[in-house]
Amino acid sequence: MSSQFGEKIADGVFSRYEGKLLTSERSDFQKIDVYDHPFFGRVLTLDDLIQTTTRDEFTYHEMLVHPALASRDRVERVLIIGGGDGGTLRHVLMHGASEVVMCEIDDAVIRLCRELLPSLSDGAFDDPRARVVIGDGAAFVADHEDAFDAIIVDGSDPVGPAVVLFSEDFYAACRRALRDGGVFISQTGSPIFQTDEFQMAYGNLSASFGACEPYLSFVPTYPGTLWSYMAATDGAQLRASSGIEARLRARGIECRLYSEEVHHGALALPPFVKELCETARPVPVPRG
Ligand code: SPD
Repeated sequence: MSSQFGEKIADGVFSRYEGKLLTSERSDFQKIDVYDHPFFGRVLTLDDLIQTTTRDEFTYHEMLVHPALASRDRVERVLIIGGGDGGTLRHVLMHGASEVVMCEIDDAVIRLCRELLPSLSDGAFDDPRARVVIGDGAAFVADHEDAFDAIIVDGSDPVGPAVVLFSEDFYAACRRALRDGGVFISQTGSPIFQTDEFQMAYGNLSASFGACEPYLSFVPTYPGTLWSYMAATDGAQLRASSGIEARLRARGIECRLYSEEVHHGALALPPFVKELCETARPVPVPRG
């Protein structure tokens, strides 16, 4: 029997999908559903918001992970916050990191994704370099100093428990947890439909790091398709990167979306997005 699912994107704007509900579970943190969809394949939703699909996950995970890591000559220790489906973990491991810690608050997401969307992680959870910690990402970061070359936040939208992952305090803690020259990356929502979220991330990251570089790509199943990410550093910035194709080749990474040309194109911001950046200020996060 088919069920409809989808999300409210803005007043009067809704997405609607039709698929077969495979499982629905309420964890301590959220409602987790997995559907079989005739076009997008397996679809994971959390509290009814689409997180990933087996068909378009590459558009999101490649652009979350590779621009920052393919810009670096060495990637040793990486922390992923969230990312329970394992897609980010799989892509990070491609860069030859010696240890990748994934701190995910909800073990039910990992269990269901390993069972029903195994292509997302594709064995990454069994890689000896991967260490999964079940717990609160903000608390985990606050306990670490000078520990990681990259911190990647692969969270949900900033509502409920995920809102803290857009706060200035959290970003400042991430900066302390990074080694010299480290990079912080996060998905930062739709620059069309989620301008508050975009500006909150940009304002708070700019207050905590020397530089914050937004970049854009697309994710077909996310609201509005156009999607934003931000990389924050105190050192070399993504727009100055070169030698990306050579690093991808040396690491044996074959992408479907990301390339050196796409890297530089993604960092070229249209005027309306530049304006969002120019008018963004640090803001306290609303209570979840
Ligand atoms: N609006 C959906 C934003 C979801 C971002 N995280 C997705 C997790 C995929 N690994």
